[in-house]
Amino acid sequence: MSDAAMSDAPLPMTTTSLPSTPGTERHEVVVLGAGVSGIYQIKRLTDLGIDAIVLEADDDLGGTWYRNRYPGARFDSESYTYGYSFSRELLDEWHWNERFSAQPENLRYLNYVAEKFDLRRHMRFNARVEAMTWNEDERVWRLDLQNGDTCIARFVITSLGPLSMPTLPSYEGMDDFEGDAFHTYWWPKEPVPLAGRRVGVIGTGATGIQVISAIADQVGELTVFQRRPNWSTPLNNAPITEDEMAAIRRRYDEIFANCANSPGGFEHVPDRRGFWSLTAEERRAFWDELYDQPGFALLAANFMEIYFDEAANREISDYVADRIRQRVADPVVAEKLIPRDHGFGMQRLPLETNYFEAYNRDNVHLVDLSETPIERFTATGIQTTATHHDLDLVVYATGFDAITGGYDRIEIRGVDGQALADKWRDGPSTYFGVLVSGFPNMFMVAGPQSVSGSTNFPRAIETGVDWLTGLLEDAIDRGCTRVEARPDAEEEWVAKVVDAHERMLFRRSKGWFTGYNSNVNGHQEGKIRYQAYFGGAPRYTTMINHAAADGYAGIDLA
Ligand code: NA7
Repeated sequence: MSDAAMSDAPLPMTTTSLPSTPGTERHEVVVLGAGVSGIYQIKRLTDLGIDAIVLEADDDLGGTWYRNRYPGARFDSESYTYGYSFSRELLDEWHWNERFSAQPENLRYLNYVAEKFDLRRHMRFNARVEAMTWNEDERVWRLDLQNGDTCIARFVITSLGPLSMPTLPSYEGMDDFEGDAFHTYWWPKEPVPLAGRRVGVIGTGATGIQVISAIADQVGELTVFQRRPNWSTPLNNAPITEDEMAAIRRRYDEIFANCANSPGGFEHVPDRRGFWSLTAEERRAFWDELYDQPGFALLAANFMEIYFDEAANREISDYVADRIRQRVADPVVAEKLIPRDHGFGMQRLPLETNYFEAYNRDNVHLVDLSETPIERFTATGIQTTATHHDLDLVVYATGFDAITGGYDRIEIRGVDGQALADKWRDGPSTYFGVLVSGFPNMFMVAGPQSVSGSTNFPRAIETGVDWLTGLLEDAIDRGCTRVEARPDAEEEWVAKVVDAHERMLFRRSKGWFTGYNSNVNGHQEGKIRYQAYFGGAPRYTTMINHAAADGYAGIDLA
């Protein structure tokens, strides 16, 4: 439970009043983004009486849950571990209808929170920031918006979202295709007709797996274009009854404490018996139990050795491969769905509901792009090296320029005009994923190299928001107008991020955790971008809290 939960009453605080003029708004703090992070951040700031607004590029709030409207979009985290913990009243009022709630309900929830705490009045929509420039003389950021407006802020808090920059492939002739085509992130608000249509889905990450499972029985023909298969295990979703929700409410303190104490920020905790202390039969029996449990159980409640020990990882991978073989009727298709280039848990694990069974349907066809690559798009479909696939709709489930993409699209210039994109060309470099040396007064929520990218997002978001709000309060209290991470502290943090990453087997895998994206220049294979901290949530929280108790060690407050 966050500190803010202890009192919903506003705490008055005097902040520098920055006068606004037409076309130029001035605020003590500007928050970028009105998603899960931005909503909580503005709640904390306004509770403290700090003059702050949120600028949101989109035309409404919700971030991820506003945009990802594709069929099947839902939490992979247990709903009641995903919701905010900061208000007891909110926890008592909200009923989650499903163990893993779907996008429409998630967006309703975020709107409910914003209405309940009257947060919309602090938000400006259709306010895309294109450039952000540090003014050393005045110690303020100048933000230039797409609509020509300007905003001046002492502090900027970026809550841009780690998965807010969708990326498309660049196949020849994509523009020639005359059917409908869109990225899952841009799935239209209006209902998309599916019945009887020939649909192609490109991509089999967490998104592709959700959308394929959801539409397989709704479309005429479904052709899945798979470049590399992913491991995937059952979500085991279920409705939550009134009685179950009442029991969850009684347990909320315990639930959030459990999440805070687990590496992944979930209630699932690693099994500490030791992989090799059990027999192979005992391990298989244990995995049979986990496979039937909800959410990330098989990943997060497993033995820690699967992340570090090649032999242990091979054994669990063989187990999950057998499960795939049991579920897919055609053995040739089953083998194509089993990853060969990375072990189980070495990339972000997609969770599924009848995904593998979808391939047992007559109307679902798997195209293995490693055997028959796409040559080009045509007006009527996709031509591979083997054949032409006639399509009415192409769905790009091709992922995101993850974690740093939201930053790269804003021209951020810090001290001496240095561009953040230049500083981060080979990968991000931060202090705790919150501050960046050379970019004073810019605080990041769920930033690169924080623990957010590797854990249950909202749990880490609350930790991050609470911590940086404490730092901000401290700075304002002390009359500080400049807050910057020290270069040596940043270097030390990056070394910790690299070290935690290099210990894990997934250092060799290609996925967005390691900054791989074949569709983004400079993010291709062979160059790891250390984008997230993988030392686990409890260790991260301990470290940032120690730094705070130590007078915000590593940070210059001027
Ligand atoms: P992911 O996990 O990055 O998956 C993207 C998928 O798209 C993946 O299967 C890629 O294959 C495939 N892809 C990407 N580019 C191409 C091209 N050019 N041709 C063919 N296939 C391609 O993104 P998701 O949206 O599924 O998930 C992102 C996160 O959102 C997820 O982890 C959750 O946290 C929510 P590849 O594996 O690169 O060969």
